[in-house]
Amino acid sequence: MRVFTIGSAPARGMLAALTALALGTWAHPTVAADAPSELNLFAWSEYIPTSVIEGFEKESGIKVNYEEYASNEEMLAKLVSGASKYDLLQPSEYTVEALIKEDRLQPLDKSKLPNLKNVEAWYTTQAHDSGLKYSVPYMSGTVGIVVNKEKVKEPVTGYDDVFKDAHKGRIVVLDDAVEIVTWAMATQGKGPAQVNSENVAATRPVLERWLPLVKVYDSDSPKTALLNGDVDIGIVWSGEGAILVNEAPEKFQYILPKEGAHMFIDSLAIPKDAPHPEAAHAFIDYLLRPEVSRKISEEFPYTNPNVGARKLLSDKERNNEASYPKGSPRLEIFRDMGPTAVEIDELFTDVKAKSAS
Ligand code: SPD
Repeated sequence: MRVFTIGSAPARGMLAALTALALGTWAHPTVAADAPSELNLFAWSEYIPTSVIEGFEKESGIKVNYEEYASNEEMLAKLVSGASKYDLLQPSEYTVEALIKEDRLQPLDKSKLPNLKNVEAWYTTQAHDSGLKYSVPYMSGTVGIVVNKEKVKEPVTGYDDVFKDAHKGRIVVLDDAVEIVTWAMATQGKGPAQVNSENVAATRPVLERWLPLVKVYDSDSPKTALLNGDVDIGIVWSGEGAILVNEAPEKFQYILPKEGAHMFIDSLAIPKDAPHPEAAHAFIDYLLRPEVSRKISEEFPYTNPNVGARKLLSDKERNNEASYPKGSPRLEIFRDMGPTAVEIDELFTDVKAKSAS
C-alpha cells in the first residue's frame, strides 16, 4: 500500500484538488497533468556540462534542477531517505544492480529512446542490467594512478607503489569507501567478486598503513591537488587523469594498477516514483545524440559508450590512454555488494577518522 503523507508531492496535489473541488474553483487544466516542465536530476559532480543542460532546456522548455553527489553511497542514502523526489539518477553499474533488486527503478520506455541505438553493443549485455531494461550507459571509465613524473622518479605500477612512506603528505585519493577497500583487497590477491565480510575486515591493517599517508581525499576534482602541486601522486577517476595528461603530457602519467583496475559504467536510470518520467526519457535521449555526447567527452574525457559520438572525437582524444586504454589491461567490473557495502563504509570511515587524529 502506498501511504501519502501531507507534504509529499502526491499529497500536496491531492490537497489542492480537494480544496479546489470544495471551493468550486476546479478548472480544466490547459496543460496535461503529466506534461513535463521540470526535471530533477541527481547526478555525479563534474560530469554533465552546463552547456549540455542549457541546450536541453532551451530546446525542450524543461527546466533541469541538477543536484550533485560524489559517491554512489551518498546518492543512495539521499534517495532512500525520501527527502526529495528525483526524476533521473546516474548510478554506477553495481548500484544499478542494487536499485533493480530493491525495485527502486522503473523499466525504460525504449519507444522514447530512439538514440539508444548509438550505444555500443558490449554495454547492452553486462550482467548488472543485461538488455538495458532499466539503465542507459552514460560514460564508463577506470580508476587509476596518476603520477607527476617530475616529482616521482621511481617506477609506479601498483597500489603499494603509491602508499609508500616516502609519499607521505603527497597523495590524493578518491573519497570513496568502496574504491579504497577494493584497492586494499587487490593487494591481498582478492578481486571485487570476493567482497565479503571476512575479506573486507582483512583489509583493516592495509588501510591503517595507507590512510595516514594521504593528504587529500577528493572525489569531485582530484586533479586539482595534482595540478596545484599540492600532491605528486594519486588514485583518481580516468576522466580526471585524462584531463591531467591533456594539460601536461610531459608531467603527468595515468597508470592502470597491475593488480587490476576497477572499470565502472556510470548509467542513467529513472526511479520508480519519479514525478517526471517523460522529462527523464527526453533528457536521456538528448544525451544519447552523438553530437551532444561528443560535447560531454570534450569536457569530461571518460570512455564514451556512444559509437556515434566516438566517431566525432579528434585523434588526440581517441589516443588519450586514460580515456581509451590500449592493450588488454586487467579490468574488473563491480557487482552489487549487498549488506557488505555497509561494512565497507563503516571500516573506511573508522580508519579514516583515526588516521586524521
Ligand atoms: N566526476 C565524475 C566521476 C564519476 C565517477 N564514477 C565512477 C564511480 C565508481 N565507483
